[in-house]
Amino acid sequence: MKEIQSIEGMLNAQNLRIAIAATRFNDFIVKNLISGALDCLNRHGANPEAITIVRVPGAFELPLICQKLATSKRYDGILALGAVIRGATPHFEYVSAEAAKGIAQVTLTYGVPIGFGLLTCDMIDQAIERAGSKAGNKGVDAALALIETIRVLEQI
Ligand code: INI
Repeated sequence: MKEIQSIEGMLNAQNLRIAIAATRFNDFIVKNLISGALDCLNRHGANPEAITIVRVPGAFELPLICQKLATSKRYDGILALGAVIRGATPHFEYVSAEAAKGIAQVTLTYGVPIGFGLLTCDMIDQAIERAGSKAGNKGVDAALALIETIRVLEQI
């Protein structure tokens, strides 16, 4: 029997050019996602000069900025970081759905991997838990997924 071909992505961020698009909205949460992502990229060998951080107003603006970053061809991958937290009106539903849909559309349209680090939470506590406390740090998780996806794509 012939050998099965297997493709896996190593968690090696050396020589990767990464853009981080991060919201200013809910900055008290997002700053922890950014620092988690930067620490993760650093620990996996990324070169600090190859990382660019772009601040955007809110989650709704993430898809457009990701699109611009993707079409610039300057980056091997993009990290989208933000936090949408439910309030008293249906605003949350529109912002979170459009942001997620738009980011998915950009990654598929342009073939540039995007690490999805956008928290969508009912309560502020849930966001705090996911930004460097008891439920980990989703900025780290998104950075790891991005490195792995870039390395998988390179081999296909
Ligand atoms: N943007 C966020 O990133 N998170 C939120 O929780 C949020 N809420 O709830 O309103 C939010 N709104 C702003 C939105 O993303 C746009 O920046 C704004 O509507 C201007 O286009």
